[in-house]
Amino acid sequence: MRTQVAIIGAGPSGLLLGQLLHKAGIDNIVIERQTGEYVLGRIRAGILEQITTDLLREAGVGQRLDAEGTVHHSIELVFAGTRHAIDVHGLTGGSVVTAYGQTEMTRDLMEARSAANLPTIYEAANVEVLDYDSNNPRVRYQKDGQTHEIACDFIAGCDGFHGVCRASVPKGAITEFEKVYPFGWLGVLADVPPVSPHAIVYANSERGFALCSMRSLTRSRYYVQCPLDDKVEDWSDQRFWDELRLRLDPEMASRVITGPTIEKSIAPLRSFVAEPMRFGRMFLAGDAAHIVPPTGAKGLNLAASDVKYLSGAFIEYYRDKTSAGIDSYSERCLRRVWKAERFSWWLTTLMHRFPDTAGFGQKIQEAELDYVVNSEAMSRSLAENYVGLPLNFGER
Ligand code: RFL
Ligand code: PHB
Repeated sequence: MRTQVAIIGAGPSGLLLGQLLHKAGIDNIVIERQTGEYVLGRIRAGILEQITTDLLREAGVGQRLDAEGTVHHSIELVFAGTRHAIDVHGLTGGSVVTAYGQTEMTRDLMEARSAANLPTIYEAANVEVLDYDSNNPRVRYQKDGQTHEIACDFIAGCDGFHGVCRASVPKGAITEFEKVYPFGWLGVLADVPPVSPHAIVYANSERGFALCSMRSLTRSRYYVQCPLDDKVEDWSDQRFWDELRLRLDPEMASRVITGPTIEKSIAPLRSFVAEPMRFGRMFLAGDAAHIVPPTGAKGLNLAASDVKYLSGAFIEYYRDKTSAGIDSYSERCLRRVWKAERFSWWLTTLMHRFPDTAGFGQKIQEAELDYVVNSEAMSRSLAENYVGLPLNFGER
């Protein structure tokens, strides 16, 4: 088999890249370790920046997003038992974010891919990326007991944090930066109306962080900070709802509508960046190259902006016969990635209880929260990062 771009991973990065390349007439094959159902079963992100929603429209998969996504003009911060609105729309001159589940976005991309009859190999075992330092890279995998090989011009490593692409790079050729946080998030999905259909609510309380988000007007997504060694079984639905209410301000707590949960999981929080993001003819994109703690809602959006740069670079290569975009890919991505890393780390630090921060650290956090909501400059800084910095931010 031969293709122009072999894409490893059928998560949002891989599927979006495949769709954008297809629209530009560039052949691609997606190779995924899991089944399609398994990929769709992972409940993850929900908040999309305008750059991401624009890109989905460009890829031809914006119809359901436009019909069913919920546009948010503001977010709310809760601390010391009081709520403060941050008018993201007003502070950024009109930008918004949209609540639309990663699962829905992935489903739209999968459907577009099968409608266009594009090749996707699910349940590919033992995927290997070979000779990406040469002009003839190959991907080898096993399926139904047989070994297959795909020859290609380029490999796109869209295979997430635990993928094979980054892991295949010799240790000396890659630098990794990492910060692990001393707590996790317990996330819950429930078919109940959200506590607020207009805003996403981030709460700092003495019992720890809580977040109220949504997938639709009838489906809510909530999170609470929890110890890293907690197990999902430790958290009955009742315990979760009680804890969530205790972390919100009393008026909002009284508006939480409870019901049976349809998904419950615990995720660790991590900041991670691998540099560079290009190794010869192999390019990393999305979680394969970087992870942010979910507090800033940046992970999926960064994956989308990597894909924007990468699809643009491949299109320039084939159409205009220039490798300028390919050569600057890693540097352009990392510049944006580190801004989002900084923002996600900052918001995580601002909103969570840290086990070792008492006294002075606690007072500084309270002062900073007060400053963020009462200084227009700080509110604006929060807002412009939350909606996503422009793709060409800082470029001359
Ligand atoms: P994915 O989604 O991990 O997809 C990678 C795919 O590669 C496959 N794979 C392989 N395939 C072949 N061979 C191998 N050896 C392979 N190894 C792996 C995997 O099976 C998988 O299908 O990475 P991608 O596409 O880069 O997408 C990244 C996003 O999934 C991630 O950044 C977001 O979910 C992060 N995130 C959020 N991001 C946002 O922008 N806004 C949010 O509101 C938000 N909330 C969240 C989040 C992540 C969370 N968790 C659980 C990590 C909330 C949570 C709780
Ligand atoms: C979500 O809706 O899952 C969500 C919202 C905001 C975040 C993280 C996750 O910061």
